[in-house]
Amino acid sequence: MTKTIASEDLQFNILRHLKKSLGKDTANATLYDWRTSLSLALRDLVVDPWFQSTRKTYEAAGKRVYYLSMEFLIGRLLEDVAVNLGAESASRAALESLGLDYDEVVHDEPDAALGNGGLGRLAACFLDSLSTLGIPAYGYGIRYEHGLFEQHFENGRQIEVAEGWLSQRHTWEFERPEVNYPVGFGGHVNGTWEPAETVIANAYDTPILGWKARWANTLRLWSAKPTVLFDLGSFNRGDLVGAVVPEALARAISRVLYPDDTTEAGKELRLKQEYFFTSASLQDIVRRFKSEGFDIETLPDHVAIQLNDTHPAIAGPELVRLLVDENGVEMKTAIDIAKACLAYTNHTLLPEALERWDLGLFARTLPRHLHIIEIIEEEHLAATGSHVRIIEDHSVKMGELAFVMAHRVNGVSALHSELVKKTVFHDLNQTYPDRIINQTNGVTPRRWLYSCNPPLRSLISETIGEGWVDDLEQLSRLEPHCADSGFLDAFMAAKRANKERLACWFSDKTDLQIDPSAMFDVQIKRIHEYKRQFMNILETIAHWNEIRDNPNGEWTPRLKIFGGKAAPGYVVAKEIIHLINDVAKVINADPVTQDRLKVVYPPNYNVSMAEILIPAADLSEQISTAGKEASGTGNMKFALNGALTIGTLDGANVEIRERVGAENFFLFGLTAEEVVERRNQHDYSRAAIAASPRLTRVLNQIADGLFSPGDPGRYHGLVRLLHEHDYFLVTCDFDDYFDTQRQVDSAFVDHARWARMAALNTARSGWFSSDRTIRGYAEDIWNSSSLLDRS
Ligand code: D6G
Repeated sequence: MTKTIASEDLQFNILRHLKKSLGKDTANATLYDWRTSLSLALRDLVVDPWFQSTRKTYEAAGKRVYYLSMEFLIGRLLEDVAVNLGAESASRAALESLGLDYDEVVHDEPDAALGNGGLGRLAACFLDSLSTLGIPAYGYGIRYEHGLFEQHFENGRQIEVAEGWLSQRHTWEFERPEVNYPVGFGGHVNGTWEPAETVIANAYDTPILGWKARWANTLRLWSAKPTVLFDLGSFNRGDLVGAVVPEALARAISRVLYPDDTTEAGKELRLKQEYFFTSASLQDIVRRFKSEGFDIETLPDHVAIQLNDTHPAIAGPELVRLLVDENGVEMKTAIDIAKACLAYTNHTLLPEALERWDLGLFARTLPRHLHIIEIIEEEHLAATGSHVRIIEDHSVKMGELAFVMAHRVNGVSALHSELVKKTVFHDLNQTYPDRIINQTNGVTPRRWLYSCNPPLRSLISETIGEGWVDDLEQLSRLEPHCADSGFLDAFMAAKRANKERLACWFSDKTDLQIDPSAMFDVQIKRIHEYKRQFMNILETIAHWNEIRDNPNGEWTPRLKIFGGKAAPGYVVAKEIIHLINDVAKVINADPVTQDRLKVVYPPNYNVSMAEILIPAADLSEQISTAGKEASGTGNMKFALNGALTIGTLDGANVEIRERVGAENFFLFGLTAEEVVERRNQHDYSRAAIAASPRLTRVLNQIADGLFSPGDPGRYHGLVRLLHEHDYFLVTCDFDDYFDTQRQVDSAFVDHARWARMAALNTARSGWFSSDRTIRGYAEDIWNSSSLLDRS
């Protein structure tokens, strides 16, 4: 249990760190210095629970979970730590007595943006839940020097700028210079593998503290270093640039996060990144296991390795290599041991996102692994009679490799897991019928309700106590209160406070005046055609047209909020961003619609921005083409914070709707099956456009340059795309979406009804805690348990 933390002690330690760790006097301390001093003072309090957890884990000699992920989208950590330590009010008071504002200090922390979107944020939520549940676990990933790019807008266009989260000291990590492993590439196999090139993976550990500091696990990130720091010979010959080349080449491996989570980068460096962190992690896992003196064949009793998507799928052959080449295990046994340790999570059905490596590149980079994969494939084909190959069409298919080498494969929502069985892994599912299971994603309530939404947190705790924070299903105890107008008023007052906070945030950043009583309608996520921000902005234009046609009508005021980045090479997504910004310019300047409709798109959407937008949202846009969004987790965060969803039957929307109730969810659009059928119809998009005068008008306006007067042809390509290749069925769902938005308008002005629907969304979202998800993985996949002593 946590001890009460006195603000005086904390203040003493903040000042001590300011002086002794940073060498600064109070007179010249900057915001950065204060934030770092507070972080160090709190970090001191994390170390004991961290050590205790490590000791207990060794004593128990049980199973550890290893979560391998290319991405951990952590965001800020200071507030997490303060909250989990129960040191929030002590920190506030300590800073206040030093003349500082807690919120300002906390918000000074740069986001650790080591991820692109949902997949990376899920990994961060899982770490939080693993620690809260007291399951011994490690996250393993890459310590990218540059996380996800910073997004700027220049005349409405996305510009990418390198991000530099490590330009300031990252207070939360401990460098472990003594923990390093060689990782080889290339070369040839002469009985044993002789790599042509070797880099060093060096560990950095960040403690991940659970709720009430009852447990702390470790996030271990690898940084690439050269084996020889500096080529003195070249330097002495006067080749100053040549002297630093080995270092630059090695460091390149952990320099940049690939800025895309759905398309395969196809670059040698990406393959090297994947192998680099997977190999270092597995070497570390085997080293730790052996330090405990167990027999190597008992590895699966002590080690559960989860592969977050196919990025670490090389773990299969790499573990086999470590067992065979370095520990003398026989090949067949090694394959069986590896399978019993490994499990794989599939995150997408998009064919372009299922990784495949060119066979030539693969053979050049990882020759020993290619040989092992051939043996794995042979064994799989011979043992099962399956015709599904891992190596095919001159490429190595990482999805098939991950599947064959995993004892469990899971999808991330009920619908997605069914589609995984029917589509991408149809044949493998026939061969291994019990392998695919479902684990619907979840989100951590510590960050996504308790921390980011103080007004609602207080109301909930006053109403049902604080037990919900690590037992989110207790939110159902709010249900009886949803019939009480006093509670509903308080619920909407909390929402209003969050909307006012957001309106202030906007007024600091833009010259827009925001009316907090307008409906805040939010779509925040990566920009992608399947997520259909395009449909949202088309509907916005159509709505604007209707207000202008009937300016004296009763229109529900709306603020349309967009946020998200496009992959730098994804041309269509970038055009969609440009269009949204162009439309915003025209609509926001229109005196006729002034009080009824505005569009904002703050640049550089990230975790911290989500934390201010989500609590303030009235409406959550989850409008992907059915069958395309594997789960979504933003959808859960919104519902939990009392926003109503307008959405399709896609991903976890299906389960959200089931739980919050169909009457508290605005459903529209084709189902996944109807989507497939519609695509088979001849010229379906032209037919849909022709049948919709509203959509035709909008598309004509765009094509005529209404939103790009200086450059009328700017969006011809986008408009043509909808006519000719509307693969994501924007045109087919448009009218239904528009009509459903009007139902949202009427619901919103019925304040009592809306309040009840919103509160019921919160009360019924408890199941979407990542604690529930992690319990599911622990039971169904890892066979691991909690070591938490709750007494
Ligand atoms: C983490 C936590 C720390 C522990 C260290 C080494 O940094 O308490 O001492 O890991 O643990 P092993 O990697 O040897 O298990």
